[in-house]
Amino acid sequence: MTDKPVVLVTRKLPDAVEKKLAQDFTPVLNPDDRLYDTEELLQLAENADAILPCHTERFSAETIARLPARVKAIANFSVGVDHVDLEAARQKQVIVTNTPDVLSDATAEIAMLLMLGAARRASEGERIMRNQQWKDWSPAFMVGRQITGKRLGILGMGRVGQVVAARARGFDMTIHYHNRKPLDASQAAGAEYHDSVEGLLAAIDVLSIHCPASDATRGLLNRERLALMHPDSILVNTSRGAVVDDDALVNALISGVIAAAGLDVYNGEPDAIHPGYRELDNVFLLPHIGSATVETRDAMGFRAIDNLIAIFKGEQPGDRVA
Ligand code: 8YV
Repeated sequence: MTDKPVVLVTRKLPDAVEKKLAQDFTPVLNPDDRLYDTEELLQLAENADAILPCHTERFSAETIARLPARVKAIANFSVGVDHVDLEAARQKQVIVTNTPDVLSDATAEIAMLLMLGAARRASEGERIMRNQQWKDWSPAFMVGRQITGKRLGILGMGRVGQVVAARARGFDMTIHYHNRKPLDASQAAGAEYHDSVEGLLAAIDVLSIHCPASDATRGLLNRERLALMHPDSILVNTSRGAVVDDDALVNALISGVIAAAGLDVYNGEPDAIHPGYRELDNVFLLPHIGSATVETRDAMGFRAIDNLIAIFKGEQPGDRVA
């Protein structure tokens, strides 16, 4: 019993996940869901064999270098791993895993919600209703755009991007995408490949961002690239805020370079997002809830546990990223 590996769980996870974790590990839980600062995290890690964090905990090269030698693994409760310096983890031989696949459906739902919300002015409509400002109806009232039959551009046609493509086909959208390399025909399922981001942006009506944040993608959607989009086009982001240059997007939305945006992720989230977004009617804003469903949050936790079980059996975990 006492020699079960100790797992430091940084945030409050679903009850079913915490219960399952206790079958094979000694969990150190955070029932009040307090956000630990780095010093506190490092202190708690002194007694841990592994850490099960969320994207809210940063593991910079410096933090990883200071992790006690006892910590063998960082088994993330997230698919994105931009909060972990993977190279530093490799150097220190700390295994890092993530939770792919299980959040693709939930995130694709939010991408569709953002598309529809931005296209049909859902945010404005909601505000009008809640503020009792609905005084009249006219043929010109709250006229938005349709997504049906439009050209959807997917930037990063990985697991989530492919599910979004499948859902969007239900709206008769034609699918375009950019990846470093084209997918094989069965995965592309008829989607048109563009070998440059610029080529993709010029060919579409709706852009959905699904590439991870990295040095290669930081600020990718900048002023010059946004200017390539059609003035009627819509941008949605369920990936990471870092892929977008906020000043450029806010200006594009104000000046009509693009028509609307739907955002679930932000630079500076949760409390230091670009203030310009809040002022605009043509953005539909959600607070990073891509994977926030009961089903998915359980599945993410179980997947992280499977990775930990493999690691402590001395096996290769299914979702190793470093
Ligand atoms: C998660 C996410 O909620 O998994 C990811 O990468 O962005 C989110 O959907 C979050 O990261 C949990 O740590």
